[in-house]
Amino acid sequence: MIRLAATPFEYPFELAHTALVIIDMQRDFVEPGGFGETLGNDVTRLQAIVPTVRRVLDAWRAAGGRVLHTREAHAPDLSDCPPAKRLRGAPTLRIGDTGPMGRILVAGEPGNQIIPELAPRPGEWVIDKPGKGMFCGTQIDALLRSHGISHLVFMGVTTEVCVQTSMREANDRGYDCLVVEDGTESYFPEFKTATLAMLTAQGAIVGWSAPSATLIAALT
Ligand code: TIU
Repeated sequence: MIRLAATPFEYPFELAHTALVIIDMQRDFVEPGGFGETLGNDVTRLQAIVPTVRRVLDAWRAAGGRVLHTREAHAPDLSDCPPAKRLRGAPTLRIGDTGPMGRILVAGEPGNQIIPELAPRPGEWVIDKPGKGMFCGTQIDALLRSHGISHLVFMGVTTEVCVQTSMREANDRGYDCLVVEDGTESYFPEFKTATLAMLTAQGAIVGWSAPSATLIAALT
């Protein structure tokens, strides 16, 4: 049992029953020309966390923990993309349109790949999800339960969209969740700060948070 110093109080977990979840660290969000930039965002903010995510991933791998990578991805025929999602707002390119990294947010396209620094290794789970939350339209809950996973440690992007939505969905399904504070980022710094505060408030109403250094020290 690892007893991690965390906010708002200690987060106890057993590595054998915990998965490291890395949300959507794909080129669509982190590199210019992808979905994130088409929405009008500065993607360099997200690039800054890559070395931290890699350090935690390396420590987790060395400790022998399970890893789940997600990608926000739609089928090429967009049958899993609600029109409400595709048509909302005024992006420069919509989901399914062709950009410099291929079709925006479509499975199999270059832009949909996880960035090379964090590339999944054989044996790690890689799940495409059509929603912001990782349980919507996926088999992730069955996958985790069949492997006895009860605890989830989250990193990835963006804090207030796919990370927060996934953590809330997981919390409602009974998983004990922690987010790595410097292993997640938003295009809007004030949204990240507010998200970490609201997730951990009210006695860990959604879950816990801790800095990467604390987690890495506990794993090594
Ligand atoms: N727009 C934004 O902040 N995020 C997303 O659309 N997807 C994820 O967070 N992965």
